[in-house]
Amino acid sequence: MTIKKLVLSAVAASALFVVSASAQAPAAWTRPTAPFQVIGNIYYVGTEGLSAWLITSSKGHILIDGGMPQNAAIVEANIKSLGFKLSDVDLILNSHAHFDHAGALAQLKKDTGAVVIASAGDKWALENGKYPGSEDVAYLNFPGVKVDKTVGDGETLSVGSNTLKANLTPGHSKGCTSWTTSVKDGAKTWKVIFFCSATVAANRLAPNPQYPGIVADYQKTFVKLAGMQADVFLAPHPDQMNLAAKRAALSPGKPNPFVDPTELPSTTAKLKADFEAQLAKQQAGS
Ligand code: 4NZ
Ligand code: ZN
Repeated sequence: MTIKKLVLSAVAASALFVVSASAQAPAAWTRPTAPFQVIGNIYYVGTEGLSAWLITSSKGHILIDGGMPQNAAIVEANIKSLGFKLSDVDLILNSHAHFDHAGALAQLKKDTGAVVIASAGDKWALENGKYPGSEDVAYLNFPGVKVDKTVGDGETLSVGSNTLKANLTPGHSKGCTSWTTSVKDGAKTWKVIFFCSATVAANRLAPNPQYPGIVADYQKTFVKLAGMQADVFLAPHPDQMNLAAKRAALSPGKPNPFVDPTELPSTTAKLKADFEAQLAKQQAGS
């Protein structure tokens, strides 16, 4: 498959991508946007079109995702402009090992000195900077980043007062990890999910699956996500969570627009239906 064809099939696979007929990432993916406080100690430090999340504490911070390789400098400038130090980022996590979310991690690791922890399922892709099953597609490659330690399903990691739990939700990538935590917002405490993603995107489901077991993984993931509950749904693509509208609606003294317990179940239902349609299509050979 050519790069152009792959990108176009990714576009067709998801209404999220607004891409011209070239092998270019959408311009918004690498376009800077001002960082901001989302809720409590969770900050948005990504670009306009690709999320990066900073969870802060007085004893060190956690960064989830970095975006495209060229986004590292933007994410770093965002962290600094919020008044935080790069050297206080102690832990780097990843939603999944794709170029558009893990591409900047090698540079971010170097510049922060943070430890990188990931699921075993994504370790190979992260360290080799490759999209399993499409290793030869240059567009999907990214600078590899050393994984210092792996975590399994249900394991927790703590930095200062923050604890995150790894919930393995494979399918979109082999080691796709949805991180959960809680956040204090004034007198309230909310459950938060940093959703990995579960779109089909450029993944082959049949007859030549992207990785063995991919279909069963997606199916188990949809069951698992349907059994989870979150008040705050944070996604790797801002468009998957209406970030811009919520950001515009943020107002001191008003309920935080990022609190919406209906979002995880409604997104899961949509993604499951989309997966089933695309599986049928791929199995029919169209
Ligand atoms: S993703 C491509 N990480 O699902 C593949 O948003 C996967 C994604 C985006 C784009 N692609 O092949 O161009
Ligand atoms: Zn992806």
